[in-house]
Amino acid sequence: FCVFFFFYRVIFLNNYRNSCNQQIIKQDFIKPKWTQKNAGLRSSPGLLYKQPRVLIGRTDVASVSPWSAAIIWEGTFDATLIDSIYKQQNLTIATTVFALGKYTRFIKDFLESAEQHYFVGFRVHFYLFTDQPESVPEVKMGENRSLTVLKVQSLNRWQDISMKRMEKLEKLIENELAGEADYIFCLDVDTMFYGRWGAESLGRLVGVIHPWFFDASRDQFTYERRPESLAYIPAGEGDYYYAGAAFGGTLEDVHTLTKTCREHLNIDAANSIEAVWQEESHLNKYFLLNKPSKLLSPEYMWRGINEGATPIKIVRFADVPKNYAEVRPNA
Ligand code: UD2
Repeated sequence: FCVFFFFYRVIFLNNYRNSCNQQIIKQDFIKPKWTQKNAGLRSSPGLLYKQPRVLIGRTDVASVSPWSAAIIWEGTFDATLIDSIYKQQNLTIATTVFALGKYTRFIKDFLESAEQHYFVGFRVHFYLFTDQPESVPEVKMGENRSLTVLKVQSLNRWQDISMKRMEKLEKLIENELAGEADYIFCLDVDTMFYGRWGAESLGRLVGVIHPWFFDASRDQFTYERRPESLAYIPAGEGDYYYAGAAFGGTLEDVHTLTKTCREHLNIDAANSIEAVWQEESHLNKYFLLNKPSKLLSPEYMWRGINEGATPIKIVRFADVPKNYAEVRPNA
């Protein structure tokens, strides 16, 4: 019996191993949809920059999350060094923005200010979704910078415009961006750039800490609190409150994010529930369960250029004032 059992085990294990090997071999042949450049963080010989010091840094803010993701603030990176590293990677940054209805009035300032401050010196491809391509203003784009205008259907509710973005982004990444871009950022249009936003923001999955909640306790966050919604976060849980107005990362990670949020928005809609802050609520739930690999401080999505707060030493990107009742299609 022992001899029989021994042979049985050998045969079983061999078959088991063979079937595993087969699976592994098959995986080798699956071509990834999006290839990620893995150039390493190469520096150039002779490059001079300020000495990094272990005992000197920002002490007024946290610059790392509890899962060891960097939180980017002014003073936590060296722009010369970081540009030099990432310029060697020959990257393309896809950047999406939506302007439907009266929000087309924000396009010009958004794009013109991006030309001055956003990934300067890098290849940037803007994708502008609008229901009125004819009213997109002429903006002079710099070398290696381009704009593609994509027509979308008008919608009557601002909530639907805001939420629908997840699906449009998912499809854009799937259908247009493979092989065309390395990273993507998805931004609100009623905004302007006022300071540098560059390669320090690049990461696999990037969230921006919301400008109104960076100092609040987690129970004050405006997470969705109804268990019926897939965006539900119970009291006592949560890391940060993230802005819906800006997020990004690699194509693969942002594709999974937008696909998941789109699916959850659809399931909520089928159950007749709309999360309190629409896709922003679902984004917050996603980031709770899928921690961002890099966090951008509220310098990267500030309340407005004239608003101050103690830890904000530079405003890089901020909301522009708007009269909600006047610009939105519904109140
Ligand atoms: C917050 C978020 C926003 C979004 C929204 C949730 C921040 C700072 N802002 O902003 O990102 O999550 O809540 O509903 O995190 N849009 C149009 N036409 C319209 C209405 C909206 O094109 O008629 C687009 C446009 O790109 C705009 C975006 O949708 O930037 C978000 O709408 P919003 O700016 O009115 O939302 P808001 O300010 O409440």
